[in-house]
Amino acid sequence: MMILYSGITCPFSHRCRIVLFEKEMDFEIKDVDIFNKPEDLAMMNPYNQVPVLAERELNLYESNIINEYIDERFPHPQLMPGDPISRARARLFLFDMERELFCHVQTLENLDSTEEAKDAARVAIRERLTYMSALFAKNNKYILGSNFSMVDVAIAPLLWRLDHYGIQLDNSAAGILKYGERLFSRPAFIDALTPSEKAMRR
Ligand SMILES: N[C@@H](CCC(=O)N[C@@H](CS)C(=O)NCC(=O)O)C(=O)O
Repeated sequence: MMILYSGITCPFSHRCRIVLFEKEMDFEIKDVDIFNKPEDLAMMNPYNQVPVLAERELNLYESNIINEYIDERFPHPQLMPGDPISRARARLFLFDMERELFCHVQTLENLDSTEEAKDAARVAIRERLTYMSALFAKNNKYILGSNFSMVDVAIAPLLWRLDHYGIQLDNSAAGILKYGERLFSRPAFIDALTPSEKAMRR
């Protein structure tokens, strides 16, 4: 059985939990306190971070890599697009998301970040999400179009944490906020939330 070592408030672990619940297969989630990490975490992930997925002799880290593995191992429902062109586009979205959004999420998550660095991260996230709102102008239900995909999984934990991170979006970002509500109403999204994550939004 797959075991996910997951941080209870970690946005990257949250991505992997969403995929596990979308797939409706057997798995175990081990909650990790990132301030008191188990000794074996560093043996499974040289960066000593969560999430880590362990399955028999395989230890995987990096949320998007873990998620692609789960998607290939359990193909239904398929979360990476089936054809090579759409799949390549999805990977570009995932890459851009790490560079343009989640590097700033890291700043907000890092206890050592200064208040100036956190404020700059909030501004960068707000601007990028406002820019991305245009994607929903054409009635796109999800980022790649009408189908829920891995790209939606990757951004969902950030949209869920906007209030928690102190990021306010205005009306020009209404499209992405409505899209967020669509993601949050998915049963797998709700099931994947930890009690601490539930408390982040009221
Ligand atoms: N790029 C990694 C980021 C993982 C990450 O930053 N995890 C944080 C928790 S949100 C962590 O384990 N921090 C503990 C540490 O770095 O010591 C991924 O996508 O999985």
